[in-house]
Amino acid sequence: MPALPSDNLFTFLRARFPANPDKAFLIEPDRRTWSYGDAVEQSARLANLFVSLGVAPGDRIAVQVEKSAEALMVYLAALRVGAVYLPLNVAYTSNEVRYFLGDAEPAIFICRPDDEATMEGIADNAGVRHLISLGTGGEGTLMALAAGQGDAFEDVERASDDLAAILYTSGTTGPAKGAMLTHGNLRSNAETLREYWRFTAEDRLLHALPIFHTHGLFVATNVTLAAGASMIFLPRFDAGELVRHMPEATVMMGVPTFYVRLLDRPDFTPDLAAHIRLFVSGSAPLSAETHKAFRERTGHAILERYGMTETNMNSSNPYEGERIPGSVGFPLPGIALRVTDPETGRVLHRETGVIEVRGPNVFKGYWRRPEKTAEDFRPDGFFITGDLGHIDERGYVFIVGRAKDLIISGGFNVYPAEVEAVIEALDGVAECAVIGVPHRDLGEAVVAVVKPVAGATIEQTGIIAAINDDLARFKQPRRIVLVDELPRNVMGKIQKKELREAYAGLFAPQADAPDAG
Ligand code: MLC
Ligand code: AMP
Repeated sequence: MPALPSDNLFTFLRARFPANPDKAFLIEPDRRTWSYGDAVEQSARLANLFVSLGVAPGDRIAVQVEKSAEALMVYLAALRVGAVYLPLNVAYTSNEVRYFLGDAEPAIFICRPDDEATMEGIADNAGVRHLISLGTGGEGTLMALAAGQGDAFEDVERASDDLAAILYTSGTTGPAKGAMLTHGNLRSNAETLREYWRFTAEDRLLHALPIFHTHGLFVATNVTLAAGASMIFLPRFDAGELVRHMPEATVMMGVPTFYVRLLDRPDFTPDLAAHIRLFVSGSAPLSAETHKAFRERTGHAILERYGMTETNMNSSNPYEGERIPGSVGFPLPGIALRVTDPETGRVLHRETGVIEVRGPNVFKGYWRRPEKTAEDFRPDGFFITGDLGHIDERGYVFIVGRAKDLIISGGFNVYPAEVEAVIEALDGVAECAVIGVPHRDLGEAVVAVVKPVAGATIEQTGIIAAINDDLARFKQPRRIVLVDELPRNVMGKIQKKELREAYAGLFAPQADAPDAG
């Protein structure tokens, strides 16, 4: 590839776009197809709009909108102007959004048209200069404003370690932190995965993931763009729609819940998957049973890979060679992965410990939190993931648990500390412990074990109604269990392991109590 004028990720991707601008980039079934030429022009219009609104390199552009081609164009435009793209889960409540805007201080916030009135005050308080709206069909103010802009734009020069995006992620303690990802981080991972998974311009990716997280935004989109390939861009996960469009695709990426739900459909037959060359799973553990059942149904061994918001993708099962159920494969080329003793930091061999990662994929740190950043890195540059695992004699990595108190429900992360704090603030609640319980569909479901104040009458529906404004639906407990006492060790610490064991069967098929909500 010829020398590029700068390390701007868009400039790099654009150099790999197909020579024919009419080649399809985004296929939105029942709507329209966006060619590579359309993507370049539309992102230029948006880039010109952002510059006209005073966006300077390094400014944040925050977005909480439904998935659409236009929303993806905003991401590309943000890259082009050297802004920092900040996507937010559409499930976040306005109280949650208030925190993110206050912390990131974006220059622009793009929200759903229906949210505009609610967001006005919140955006104002956070110093947002422009509140703009975008709906699923392009309605709202954004596309109307962009329509009058020029369709050419010279990408702003960026260095490899300039920020391209901030993605918020919570922690075992403390408020959510913005993971700062650079142009270099995203470029290196896109290149590595394109090669490792053998993406070419002939590929068509079936895309049903949300585009506010690493998986759907960076892994799926950047790899497609870096290969000059196409995506069938579905607005959300719907197993029926996946079945309908699978014969047109060559690759699919999903969280384990996608595969569980596909297998639940009798009309998901092997012939539908015959045209696919690669099924990828990640963001949460794929059970060996699902891996096996999928192979039996379709003949395909799902390729499981392992990543994180802070690191992009770290490891992957091989494209050729054995894809081991329950393993997340080998460290990707150029990425070092090691296992250490969580207490001492001593490097372990074959034993289980905490997984650490170093490489060009690893983020620059947490936004405005240097002390938190320092805590999570070793002096030699390895990032401490908080995942527990081991590496076998062949080099395969296995994740066996988490040192961090984290629940992954349907691929979304839920931090128990955040849910506990909201429930414990309610009248009538003495204390509360939030745990993840095995759930066939979601992998893990959120369960709150609550000890009421003596004499207080509290019930599940009341608790859910009371927390609804503060916690996104996916963080809310699926079940609330009332207890007289929470188990504690001699130090007085709540024994979550004991609770997880006690309630492990809560969502087993015979357990017939209704879910919360
Ligand atoms: C939706 N709900 C969830 C949920 N998703 N509850 C718990 N966990 C979830 N993940 C809520 C809905 O609001 C709804 O509430 C109710 O559950 C039933 O919804 P549903 O129709 O069953 O859910 P659905 O819309 O089908 O969504 C499920 C899903 C979705 C699995 C398709 O959650 C999803 O797309 N997950 C992907 C997450 C992802 O992309 N993760 C990548 C992170 S990046 P109500 O009250 O309205 O009925 C990362 C790094 C890496 O981790 O390695 O990739
Ligand atoms: P997030 O913060 O949303 O990026 O979530 C990252 C976390 O998801 C990791 O730290 C792991 O705990 C988990 N994860 C991602 N991929 C896998 C996988 N293939 N198997 C098990 N856990 C995974």
